[in-house]
Amino acid sequence: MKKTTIHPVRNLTDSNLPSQLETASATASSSTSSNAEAAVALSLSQTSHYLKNNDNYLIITHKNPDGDTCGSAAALCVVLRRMGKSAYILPNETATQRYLPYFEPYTPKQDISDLFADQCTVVTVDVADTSLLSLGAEPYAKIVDLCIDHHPSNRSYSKYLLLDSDAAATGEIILDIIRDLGMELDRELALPLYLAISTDTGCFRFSNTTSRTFRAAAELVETGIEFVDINTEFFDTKSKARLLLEQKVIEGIKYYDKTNTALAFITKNLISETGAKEEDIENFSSLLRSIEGVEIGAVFREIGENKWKISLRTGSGASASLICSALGGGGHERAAGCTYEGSLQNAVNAVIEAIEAEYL
Ligand SMILES: [Mn+2]
Repeated sequence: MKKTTIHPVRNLTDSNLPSQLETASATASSSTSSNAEAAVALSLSQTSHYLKNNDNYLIITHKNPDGDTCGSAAALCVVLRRMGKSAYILPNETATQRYLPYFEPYTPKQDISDLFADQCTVVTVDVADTSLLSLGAEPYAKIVDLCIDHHPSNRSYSKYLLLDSDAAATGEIILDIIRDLGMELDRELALPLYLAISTDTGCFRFSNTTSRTFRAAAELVETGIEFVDINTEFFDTKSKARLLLEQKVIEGIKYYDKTNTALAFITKNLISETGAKEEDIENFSSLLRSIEGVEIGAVFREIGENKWKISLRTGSGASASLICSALGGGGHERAAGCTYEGSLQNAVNAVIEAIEAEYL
């Protein structure tokens, strides 16, 4: 199969930098937004075949990486190396201390262009859109060969795509690939996959959890991995800074009873006041959903001057994906996000209007 040249600056002009993709849906016919043609959908066995027939893999994770993108990338890298391939994960600058140990062993120690001469196969895992690629991955946005993902909102930006939106985590799809390849599952593969699947399902509690998820987990646990350590570290442990941040955020919660909505706000001030680190700021939307009667939880995080990242989590009566799509974002049915530029008051109004438009 044809490989992609790696020289990142090749063909890059201002008009095809990833940032423009955020406006792609609004200007689908304009030349600056052409996101190539749709990807060729691959089946599981076609993906296995593709992985066998190519080499020199560069695996890319998403920005603000979570357990799924990190764990899936690590497991895929191990799979490829066991197939005798050269495979590396592109370093992800936005990775927090919690996730670094899982993919750092697979990042290249030398310059990537030295590594693969001038050819490599670019694979993204758990990345729905090129605007979500890790920092430093922008040069690869237009030359992604294969995307393995489970987001229904996937923008089909790669040459080939294995999309399974029934999977609770991309980690489940990687496990399918391992089975399809007939590769033996051991702890080295099972540990990152457990990280991937447990974190994307809130430790098997979210509604995306299926019998398939439990079967996957059973298979992973059978290898003898220390899964309790992952459960404790990722689901039962919080830093003092996190606890303090929760206290402050809880004080600022606003309720909108008409739509059973609760909003919370994480400003830069709150973060510096509490000394919270990046890993202390995740999953506040599930905190809101833990409040009795709250169907929709939205967290507004200040990410720049008059710039807000909004994360939504919803119960079965509301679609997070639909609400966020109305605001130019996207995601899963019960967990989605978007960004908003403007004052906090305007951001709140926009979100409440989008919710009311759907549910009143
Ligand atoms: Mn995921």
